Amino acid sequence: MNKAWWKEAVVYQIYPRSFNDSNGDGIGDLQGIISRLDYLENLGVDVIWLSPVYASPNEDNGYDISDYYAIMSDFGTMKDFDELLQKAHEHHLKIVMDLVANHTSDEHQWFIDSRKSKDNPYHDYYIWRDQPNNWGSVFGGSAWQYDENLNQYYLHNFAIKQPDLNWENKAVRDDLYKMMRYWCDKGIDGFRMDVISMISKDQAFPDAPVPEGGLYGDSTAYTVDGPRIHEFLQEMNREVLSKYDLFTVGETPGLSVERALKYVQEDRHELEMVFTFDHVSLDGGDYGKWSQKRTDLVDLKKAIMKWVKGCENGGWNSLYLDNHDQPRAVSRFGDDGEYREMSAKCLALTLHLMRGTPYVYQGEELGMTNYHFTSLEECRDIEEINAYKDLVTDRHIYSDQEMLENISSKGRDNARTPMQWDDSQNAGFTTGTPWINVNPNYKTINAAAQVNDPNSIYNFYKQLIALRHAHDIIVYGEMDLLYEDAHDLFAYTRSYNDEKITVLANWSDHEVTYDLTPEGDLLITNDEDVTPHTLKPYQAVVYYKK
Ligand code: TEU
Ligand code: CA
Repeated sequence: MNKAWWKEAVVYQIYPRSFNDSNGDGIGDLQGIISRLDYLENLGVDVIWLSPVYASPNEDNGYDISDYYAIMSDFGTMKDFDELLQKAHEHHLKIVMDLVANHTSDEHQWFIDSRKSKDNPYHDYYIWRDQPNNWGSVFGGSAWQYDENLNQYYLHNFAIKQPDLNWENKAVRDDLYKMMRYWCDKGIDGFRMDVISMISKDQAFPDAPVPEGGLYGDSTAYTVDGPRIHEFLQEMNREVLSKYDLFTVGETPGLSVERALKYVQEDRHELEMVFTFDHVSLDGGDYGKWSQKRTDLVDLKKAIMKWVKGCENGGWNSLYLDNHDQPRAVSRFGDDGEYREMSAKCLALTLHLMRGTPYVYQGEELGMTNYHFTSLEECRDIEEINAYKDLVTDRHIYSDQEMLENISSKGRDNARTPMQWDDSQNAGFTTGTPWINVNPNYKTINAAAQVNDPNSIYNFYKQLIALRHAHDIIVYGEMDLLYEDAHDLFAYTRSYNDEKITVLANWSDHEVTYDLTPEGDLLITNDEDVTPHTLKPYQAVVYYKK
């Protein structure tokens, strides 16, 4: 197995809208990020993944791009971007851009031209049909939108304002590669590729089976991992990626590990790693993710191990517990009440000792929690708003209260409340009115309270990141699960040459005992008061033998 810088890196994801506002308009921006680079350098991360910063009407907060060559006016200008890139590099931080190439905004010039007439050269940049099929969109409703002028329907797997690009058209691909080269030539360090597993569609566009409780066909079998996906990715690799030293991670919902390996095996020349969804899809119910179910630890371990093991022979895995689409890790998998600090550190330790490239989502390093939404008015996310309309207003599946509970535990806005910098008004995020409410717990949970406290969650992350940088075994060692049937204990070993690491983490609020005697010495723990064979609630220990 080859060593590579991107295998050894730790990535920090920034959702720019919610990170730091420099000019008081209530929206995070690029100058806001620039002023926090010291904070990130101090944490020790290597790479920043920037969620989209391109021009966008913000139907889906930048995942609907209207101009790939311009910066969103809310965030600043291209001059600000160039400054960010340069200063990030001065801080030893690489910049990975979000590449949203499955779809654009309907306000992109290509789409504006596409809908002008059937013989417009851009018509074929998107997917038009005279009749829709039964496919549903990820954000609810049909995946097809009628256009009166053309008397045709266009495909949008996400919002109505996010028409899918037609990758079958070589001109589309060439334009996208050209755009990617533009950013690479600026000196960016890589791409996180939005729903890249969905760019090749089954050209027969068959109707899809309708899941129980659903209104539309589930098109996954025809939109995910389609017939030409590998041809497209290899072409992209040839035309762009191979020409630069880039970090690439594909967001690949709907892929099994067997299929995912074909995207990342080194000799295939496609991507370097992908994001799996298996471990964040275990707490759904009859209506998708909108349920109160909690993830069972045995299921979680199985899902994670399947990927870790699958990638041991010539692939690479990404490690994450949350991101801008997921609820806060400490609320979802830990305890955001009494054991918030302990459990946040326990989750971090468990993830950062695994094999793969770890991702930290902004605020995770502070133990930021889910928000308690008490009215739909507080919600900003199109997915939440559409799901509420479908499940409460139209179909009466959930009461208002029930749905708000579901949003408070699973909704994407939990991750998008502003970063909590200090205990001043609006958590130091903005001097204006924030575009989305600040979590009221910012008075106690904030960066200023943690950066100089050696026992803080922030400094625990800092230690974990430093450990990874110091020990090859943490990056490259083989990983094997222990006590796989335990519902409260997440335990595993890492092995590399003669070295060995044993991780024992109590993912529960009760004491747990175990019988094995780990080899070596204590390397790190979230509670120094260690009793052999026993873990206090959310206590986690790591032993290292050289
Ligand atoms: O997400 C793709 C995706 O699969 C999401 O729809 C995810 O399933 C959902 O958010 C979970 O409830 C990417 C981006 O990460 C997301 O922010 C965008 O909304 C989406 O693509 C469309 O671009
Ligand atoms: Ca701003």
